[in-house]
Amino acid sequence: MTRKIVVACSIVFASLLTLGTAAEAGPTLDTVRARGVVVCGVNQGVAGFSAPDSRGEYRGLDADFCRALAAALFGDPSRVRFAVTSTQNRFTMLQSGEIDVLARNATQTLQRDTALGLNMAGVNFYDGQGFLVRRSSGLTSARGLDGATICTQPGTTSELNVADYFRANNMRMTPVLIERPDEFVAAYVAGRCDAMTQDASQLASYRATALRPSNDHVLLPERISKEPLGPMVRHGDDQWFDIVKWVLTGMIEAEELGITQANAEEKLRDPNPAVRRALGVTPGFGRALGLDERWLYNVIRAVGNYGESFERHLGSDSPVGLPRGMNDLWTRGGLMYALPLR
Ligand SMILES: N[C@@H](CCC(=O)N[C@@H](CS)C(=O)NCC(=O)O)C(=O)O
Repeated sequence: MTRKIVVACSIVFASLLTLGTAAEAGPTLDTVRARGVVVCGVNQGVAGFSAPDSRGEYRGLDADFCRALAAALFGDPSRVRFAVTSTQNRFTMLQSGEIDVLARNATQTLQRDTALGLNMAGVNFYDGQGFLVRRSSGLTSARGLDGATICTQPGTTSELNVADYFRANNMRMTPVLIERPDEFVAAYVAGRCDAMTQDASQLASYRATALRPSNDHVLLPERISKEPLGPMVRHGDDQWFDIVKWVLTGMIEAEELGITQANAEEKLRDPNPAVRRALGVTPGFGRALGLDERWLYNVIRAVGNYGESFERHLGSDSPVGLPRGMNDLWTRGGLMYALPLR
């Protein structure tokens, strides 16, 4: 019996030791390293997620994620090339290898996972689809949209959900499908549709930045779908998938542990074992991913933890002005829950 326990313990110990061995470099990591930059597919312009600022630099939650990935890979957040993607070409660009990762308010679904061969690395924004209407319409509920003309973008989950919603509620609608985002907003402004439908965060973003005066437009209360948005990679490279997944969960873990852009340096001396693992003071975790031990420290120094990135681009003091809501930490009633970094 004692011998059996000793053997079992040796197996556990041996498997713990393998934590010290490097991850086998996958093809994507090799390519990215040889190129010297990570190519990140982003949205051409949804404020708060990814949109160019006055100097043409992409800013937003998704753009931050791209910089975080560059910081984890190279210790330098500037080693990223932003590649603009549309609703229609985003997945083919990922499949063909034109981009290494897609961070573009993309919803994770079964079809995208299976038929499109994409892996979802986690959720960086929990969303739901809504409707935006002119205040002058007097509408207070989506149930009042029977017979309406609705603007939506092709190739999105929004196009599919809105058809489901009207069918399920025995209502009629005429869809107006417009691919380009500027034309999509312009069509609504010009009165070509009674409502536009999209992920509610994107409607809030358009309302805050493109529609003037913004108070003339109302986001109706219904959320007709679940839209878990997050970064995606193509199937077939588990190591790359792991890196993208752990950069995202690492940013959430840092928020859970109270590690911020401002205090990360000082936290290197924190005795808390979880903080020491996260910041690479206890070695093995960076190596397991095929990265430098300071991978997450570099991420936090570059863009901050998840909550900092959220507040900067989408939070109540930002132009988009969203509450944390479902995107708050699980400890405060939200859905953001870091996987155990150990
Ligand atoms: N989350 C949805 C919608 C994502 C989406 O592409 N939304 C549109 C509406 S805001 C968009 O980003 N448009 C900007 C563009 O096409 O460049 C999906 O993954 O299908």
